[in-house]
Amino acid sequence: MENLSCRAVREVDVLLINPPYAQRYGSGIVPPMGLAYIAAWLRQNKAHVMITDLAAEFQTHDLPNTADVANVTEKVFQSLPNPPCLVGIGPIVTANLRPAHAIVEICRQACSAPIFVGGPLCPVPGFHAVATKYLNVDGYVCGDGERPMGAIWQRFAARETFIGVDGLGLPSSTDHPVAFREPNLDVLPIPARDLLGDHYQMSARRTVGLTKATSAFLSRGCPYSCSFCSAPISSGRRIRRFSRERIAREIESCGSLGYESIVFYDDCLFVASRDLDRKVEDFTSAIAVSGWRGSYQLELRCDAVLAMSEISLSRLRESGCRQINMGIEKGHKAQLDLMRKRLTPETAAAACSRVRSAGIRAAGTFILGGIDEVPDDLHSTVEFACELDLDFAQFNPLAVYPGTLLFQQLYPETENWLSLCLDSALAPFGDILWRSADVPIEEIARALHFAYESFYSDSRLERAVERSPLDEHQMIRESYWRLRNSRALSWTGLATAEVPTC
Ligand code: B12
Ligand code: SF4
Repeated sequence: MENLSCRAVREVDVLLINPPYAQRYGSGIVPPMGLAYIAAWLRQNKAHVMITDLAAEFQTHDLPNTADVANVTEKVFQSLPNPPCLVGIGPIVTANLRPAHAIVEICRQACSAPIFVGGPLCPVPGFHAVATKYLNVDGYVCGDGERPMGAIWQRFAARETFIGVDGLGLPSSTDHPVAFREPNLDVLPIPARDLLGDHYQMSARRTVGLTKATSAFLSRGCPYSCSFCSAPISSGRRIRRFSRERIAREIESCGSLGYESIVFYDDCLFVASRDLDRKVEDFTSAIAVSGWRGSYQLELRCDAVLAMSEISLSRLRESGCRQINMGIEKGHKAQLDLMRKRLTPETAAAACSRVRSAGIRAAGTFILGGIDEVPDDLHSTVEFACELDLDFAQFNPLAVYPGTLLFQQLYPETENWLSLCLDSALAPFGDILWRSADVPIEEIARALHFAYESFYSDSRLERAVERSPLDEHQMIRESYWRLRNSRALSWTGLATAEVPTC
């Protein structure tokens, strides 16, 4: 259990567990920040909290084996100084439903603590049945988990009922709760990064060499409605942000814990809006005030990159921004429109060039497959990616998440989405993967191989190295090697139809 990232503790009131899932080769290990946020809130309420990261323990590209998950969970309980009073499991996503089920079973055998789950899948209509009939938990939290989990802990300590906790769904009520969104994010304490291990390295395209890295979020929510994405269901449709002062405190605390590199994973840290440049200025001045002098990466929509002034882009560069990750998805406007991405290939191409000419690495994500696509479309998406001025690219099959418009389009009237997620042919790694009569899943797996091999060429590597500072050369070479040689292997099971069983 080398990577469990649980710090030795003398007493545990609340045990928080991050369930494992099928990870992509070379995707690194990203800390469960949602649990670190919840832990910090619970500690304010005087609870002794422990975080156990089973995802870090199971770095497998297959669906984690249920028996192994059960064994490791048993060992976790054996290593605890005392049985916990309360167990929290999450973030629950389609990819970790089976492992979460196995973890709950062991928790039930090992202790009598009430078990609650939370995470992106919980607000999706139909989750009540999943929570009560499949996972067999005592409740599920929809939306932000800090305040509800704090209330659950307080009610537990006072031996009160859990009825009426914001965002909480209970087996006794069939009403699907309204997701709880913390209105003022500044009330959230700095996440308990000290409860996480030191081994987190983030993903290959985000690898930052041997520097100590963490992830961070300075906002929650996304106002866009891309048909395939469940982020707005998970974190809300309105963007809520930390104030400049709170951003400075968060970054300062990363500095004091020795983190030299941060990945800001916010869905919409900056959007194309009238006050975009002011927001960038707030952010970069907060970094300056924090005294932290590391480097960072952030996620941005292509239209936000284009809407930004030159001054804003250079502010980002000067404050340590080394890489901007953009969701580009496709090279055809019609396909982008169908996905409601609100993006054109021209905007994507211009955004890549702009990021590069600002001296920042450009990275893009692409989706292979989609409604009305034929095999040639997979290849034209890869060709488009290869033509762009990008340093890194990530290619994924199209996953169909319950609660999204895409899910409704493909499975209208399907309320029992759990059975689809547990169908090992349809969801070989836990996520339901799109395919059609014209584009079988094996074709998509072949296209993924082709994509990584074509994109990560020697000539692109030399260009990326040439325009990067010397101290980043080794990291770029290693990332290219890993992405070209192993990333696509994550999908080998699809190509050979050797889908993992559980
Ligand atoms: C950063 C990120 C990642 C990172 C880090 C994930 C991690 N270890 O936390 C990486 C790159 C590793 C990753 C991997 C994956 N991701 Co991801 N990821 C995100 C992203 C952009 C932000 C998540 C986040 O950290 N938010 C900030 C923190 C503070 O919020 P949070 O984790 O959601 O936690 C809060 C609540 O959910 C809740 N909560 C969470 N856990 C618990 C537990 C309890 C007990 C309680 C009460 C509450 C609770 O309270 C927390 C605090 O408010 C979201 C999009 C989004 N906006 O949600 C997609 C998203 C969650 N990912 C998604 C997917 C599919 C995946 C992968 C399966 C991809 C893959 N095939 O490999 C894996 C699964 C990993 C996992 N176990 O989460 C989907 C999930 C869709 C679904 N319905 O299944 C999302 C919604 C994006 C999308 N494509 O639509 N992801
Ligand atoms: S893909 Fe990005 S912009 Fe689109 S809904 Fe998801 S988070 Fe928002």
